[in-house]
Amino acid sequence: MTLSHSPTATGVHIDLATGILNGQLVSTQRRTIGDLSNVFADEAVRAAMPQDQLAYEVQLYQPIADGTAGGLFFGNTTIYPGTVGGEYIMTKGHFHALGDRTEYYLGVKGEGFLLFMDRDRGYKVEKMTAGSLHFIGPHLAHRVINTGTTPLTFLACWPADAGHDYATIQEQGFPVRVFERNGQPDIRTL
Ligand code: M6P
Ligand code: ZN
Repeated sequence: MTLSHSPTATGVHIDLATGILNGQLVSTQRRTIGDLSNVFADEAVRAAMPQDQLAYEVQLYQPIADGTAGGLFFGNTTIYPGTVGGEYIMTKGHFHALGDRTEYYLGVKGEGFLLFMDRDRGYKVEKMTAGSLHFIGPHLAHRVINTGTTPLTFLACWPADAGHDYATIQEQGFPVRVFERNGQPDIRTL
């Protein structure tokens, strides 16, 4: 590595008010309603919605190759408000492919729930608000649900070799779902 002897600007910047990342190594992923088949309880309602409606966006800062042991990635996620068949819009959720890898989530804007599930389908829910810091321990699936009326943005930091296991969630789902009832979140066990 060529070390600079005088201070240089970092290659990446976060707007702390919005969580938006800027930098050359930052990429963006968009998840539309059309990308979220079999995520919500009412698949027929989801399939009848505009398939190009944005559900959530992820910005990724990957300063090191995907899969590097000891490396770290950083990113944000913004989940747009709304419901699908009465169920709040949420991330797909995942276990890590290397199951013991952990992660931090940090709430920036909006409000929601962080849902955890262990391998025995035990679960817990943490409230996510601006400034709430969440440690996601080993072997825990994680999903974020926007229970508010504004976009929910959170930051995340995770190991570059963690990977995403979506298949287990696609097959088995989470043990609870969160619906809007009289404007309030209602956690329903399945
Ligand atoms: C966070 C991180 C990312 C993840 C994203 C969206 O930013 O955990 O690794 O991709 O949330 O979550 P999901 O992959 O479950 O859709
Ligand atoms: Zn993760």
